[in-house]
Amino acid sequence: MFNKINTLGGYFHEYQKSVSEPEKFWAQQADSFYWRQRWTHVTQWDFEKPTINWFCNAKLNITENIFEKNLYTHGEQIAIDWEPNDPNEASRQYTYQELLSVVNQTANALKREGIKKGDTVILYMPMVPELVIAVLACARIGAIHSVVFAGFSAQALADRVRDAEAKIVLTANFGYRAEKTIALKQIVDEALEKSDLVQRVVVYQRTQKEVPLKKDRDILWDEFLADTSTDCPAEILDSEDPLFILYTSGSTGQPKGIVHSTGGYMVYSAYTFANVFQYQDGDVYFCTADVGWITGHSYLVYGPLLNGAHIVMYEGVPSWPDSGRMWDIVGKYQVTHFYTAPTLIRALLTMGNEYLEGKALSSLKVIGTVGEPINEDAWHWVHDHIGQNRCPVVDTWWQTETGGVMIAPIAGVTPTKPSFATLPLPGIQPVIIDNDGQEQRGNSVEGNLCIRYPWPGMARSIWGDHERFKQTYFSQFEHYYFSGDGVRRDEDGYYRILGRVDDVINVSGHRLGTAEIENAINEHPLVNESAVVGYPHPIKGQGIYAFVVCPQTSTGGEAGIKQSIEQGVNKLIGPIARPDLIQLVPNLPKTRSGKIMRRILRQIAAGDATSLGDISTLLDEQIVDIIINEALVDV
Ligand code: 6R9
Repeated sequence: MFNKINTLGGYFHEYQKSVSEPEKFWAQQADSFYWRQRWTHVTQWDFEKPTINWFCNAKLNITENIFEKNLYTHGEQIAIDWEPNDPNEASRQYTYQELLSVVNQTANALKREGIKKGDTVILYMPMVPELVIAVLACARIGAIHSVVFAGFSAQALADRVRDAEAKIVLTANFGYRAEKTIALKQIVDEALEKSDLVQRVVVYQRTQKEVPLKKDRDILWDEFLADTSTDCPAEILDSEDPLFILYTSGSTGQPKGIVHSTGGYMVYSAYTFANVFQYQDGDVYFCTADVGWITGHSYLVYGPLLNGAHIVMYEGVPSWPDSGRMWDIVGKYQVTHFYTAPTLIRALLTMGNEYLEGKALSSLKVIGTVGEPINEDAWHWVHDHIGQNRCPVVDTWWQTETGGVMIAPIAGVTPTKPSFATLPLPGIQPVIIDNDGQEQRGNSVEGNLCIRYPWPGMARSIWGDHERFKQTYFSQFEHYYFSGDGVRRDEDGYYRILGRVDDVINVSGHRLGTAEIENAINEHPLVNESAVVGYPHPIKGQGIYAFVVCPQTSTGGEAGIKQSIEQGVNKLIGPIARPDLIQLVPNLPKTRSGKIMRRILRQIAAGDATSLGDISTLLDEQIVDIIINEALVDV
């Protein structure tokens, strides 16, 4: 395999090489993959346009690198251990050989439906092995998968189906979440009411319960797979052919369909997995992320499987049947690597240490976190009690757009510091830029986190809107990729991520655009307008605080209107976007030019209105006092 780093000196050496000769460095990493045709150039790029190409003109299929390349050594080894929601239900297991057979069957079934290279496929599924299988089946035939997290509402799903122009949707009758079942098929039906493009819906039967099937459109999973061969030659793709689209929230308007490439994403997800986690043969890797998010794509599916890893996939929620479930899973599968989100750690921490009693945690070697800053309390708890002072905690900073980890410790190699993502991985050149566009050199500086040089795993475009791609990431600071995060580089050169500097909030590690939530609230017939901000929340990291202008409250009074606003957000986006606090206000603080001064609302929501700074540009300064007096937090 590629260069694996195992000493701090080795890290600095690799890092230096990757900066002084990036093309040589990445060619070396890429050399260990199976290419049908080698590249003519390592990279060709231009951040002004922007165009980004890696391993130009090379041909490959990513699934051949997961399967065929490793079958001789790994064929009989376990690829997936799947743990169901209900601990009393039987678990399921796939070796690499078995996984390949069913991936091929599913790929052949998709082909039979007329799906071919370049077509988009929407996956709206619970966390069952069939979801991973469907992802890989798409990759096998060069179809572009777009996984939509199965907690999104019918409207959110409909928007994504339309934007991706998908002709086929794969789903399940129901999904399990703790004691509840979620009627996924019914949500799909609702989402497709207004769509004529989707001609086929494939329904995996997760439960015994039957659901209505629409004639000529819907087909059950078993029928879909019937009489399909376990052989399916891999479609040979160009390195730059899209592998998948994944929607994520931005600071304005509709979610963006982030497009990832085949060759570059493969090299980057595999390289970063191997190095950050220091996974070794015989280890067992458990990532709690849903495949509906980028972490599930890069570090449940592609990165680990490209490394021949043994993964544990869990269907349910972390606190069910009780708050010891994660540790039961660690014990049951002898998990060595546990990758999760700070919000999960905080939630379990508050439940108390009695849930750790009698749990077998001694197999653990490495703990990873992702999605949001990890506060020091959570870091220490997971380090001391879960990792038992033995396991390095790797705080990994990255984004949907970056495809893989960017700034993180190399487990057991980079000395860690609580709440610091530490140092950039080889190939990553972070730059800190102030609001005037000046690069902040040296240590003990802070500003906007940008990246100077492309890396293979970075996004290539926004589906159907390349101009928006340029505007969002390459226009704010000329010549650089702009992440949207603020960062501090401390006196040791260590990076600490400070959070978003734009109108994106991070709730339990899920990215949500405030504009998206406002749009949903404003759909309410009695709402004039609204402003949504994040505020510090002990478990979720950030909570959602909505200031809503709603002159008439009609029947049901304030409580009624708040409830119907919540229902509306649930319906239009999904429960993850439901406001934690809704304050009805007579008006919003606006400048004379009509701009909402979110800064003020953010400060109020954070409970700190002692120095609101200059509010002289406000049209009506009194509104600030009114909002403070009726605030739902102590100000
Ligand atoms: C992988 C993922 C990206 C945003 C990112 C940042 C925040 C992610 C973090 C972190 C502090 C970390 N974020 N990891 N903040 N420390 N280790 O989460 O992708 O859903 O696109 O979110 O999450 O604000 O910009 P995505």
